Amino acid sequence: MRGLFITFEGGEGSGKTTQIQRLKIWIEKNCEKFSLCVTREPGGTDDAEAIRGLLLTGSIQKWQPATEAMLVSASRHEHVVHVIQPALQRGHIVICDRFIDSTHIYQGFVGGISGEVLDGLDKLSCNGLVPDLTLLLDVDSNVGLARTVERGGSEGRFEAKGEAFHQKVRQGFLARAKKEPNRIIKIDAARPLDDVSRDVISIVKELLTAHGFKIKEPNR
Ligand code: Z5A
Repeated sequence: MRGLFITFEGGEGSGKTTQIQRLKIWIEKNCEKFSLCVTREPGGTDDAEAIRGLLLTGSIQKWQPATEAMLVSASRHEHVVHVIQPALQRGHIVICDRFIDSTHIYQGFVGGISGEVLDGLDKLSCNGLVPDLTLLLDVDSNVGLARTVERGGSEGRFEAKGEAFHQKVRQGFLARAKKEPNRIIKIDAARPLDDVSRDVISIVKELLTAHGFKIKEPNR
C-alpha cells in the first residue's frame, strides 16, 4: 500500500506546527499498524535545512522572488527524493508543514512568479508528487502575526514583511483552495485550539479510513 501524504498550509501563526503535533499524538494513540513521518519545508534533510537558513534569515529584500522559488524548489527536491517518496513507498503517513502551495502563494501570488513557471519547477522538484490532502489553516493575518510575536523565536525574514504582504498571502491561499477544492480543505483557525484540532482530526480520520488504515474504536 502506498502511504498518505498530508500537508498543512496557511499564513504565519495560523497554528500549523501546533496542529501537526496534536494530530501526531492522535494518530499515535488511535491508528493501528502505521508509521509516521512528520517533516517540514523548507527543510526536512540536512542540506534542505541549510537552504532554509539562507531563505529565512537576513534582510527582507535579500532575495528576488525568482531566487526564492529556485531555493525552495532545490530544497524540496532533496526532501522529496530522500525523505518523502521513500516514506510513502514504504506505506508511511507523511505529514509536512508547508509544501508546493506555499511556493505558489509566497513566490507566485505575492512574489509575481507565474503559475506556469512554478508548475514547471514543481515537475522538476516533486517527481509528480502531489499531496493527497492539504489542510489550509485560515486566520486573519494580524491575529496570526500577533500569535507569533507572543510566542517568540521566529526566524524573522518573512515575519518582518508587513501587514499588506501577509494579508495578500491569506488571499492567495483562499483563492488556491477555491481552485482545488478536492485537495485543499480550509479550516477556520481563528477558533480555540481544541475546535481546530477536532476538525483536523475528523478530516484526517476519514482519509485514513478510506485508505485502509485501521482506527481504534472510541472506547478501546
Ligand atoms: N516559504 C516560502 O516562501 N516558500 C515556500 O515554498 C515555503 C516556505 C515552503 C517558513 O517559515 C517561511 O518560508 C514562511 C513562508 C516561506 N514564512 N512565513 N510567513 P516558518 O516555517 O518559520 O513559519 P511558519 O510556517 O509561518 O510557522 P509559524 O510562524 O511558526 O506559524 P505556525 O506553525 O502556523 O503556528 P504555530 O507555531 O503552531 O502557532 C503560533 C503560536 O500561536 C503558538 O504560540 C501557538 O500556541 C499559538 N496558536 C496556534 N493556534 C492557536 C489558536 N487556535 N488559538 C490561539 N493560539 C494559537
